[in-house]
Amino acid sequence: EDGGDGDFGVVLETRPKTKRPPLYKVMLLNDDYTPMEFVVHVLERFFGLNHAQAFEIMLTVHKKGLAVVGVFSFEVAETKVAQVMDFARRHQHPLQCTMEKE
Ligand code: TYC
Repeated sequence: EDGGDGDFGVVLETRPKTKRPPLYKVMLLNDDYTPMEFVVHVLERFFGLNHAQAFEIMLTVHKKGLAVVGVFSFEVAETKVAQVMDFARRHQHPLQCTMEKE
């Protein structure tokens, strides 16, 4: 590092560090058994969507197999997944909700 020229190889910051925390996509997965109305209710209740938005996302999941329902910090995403999974389990529906780093 020190070539005798007084350069100790200190790397100077050229750019300010503005590292944002990673975001996580929360996704709903399709299945053959969970009633459509139940999925719409889940989207309204846990993701604050209005009825039209909830119905639209439910239909996307039904047709495409999955859809992103929201993007959150790790903690919030984890909580949403747990709430949906618990609610579905309590109602004995096989609905699956997962999260993935963006
Ligand atoms: N495919 C389900 C049905 O036909 C509806 C459904 C939609 C299930 C979205 C899960 O995440 C889901 N009753």
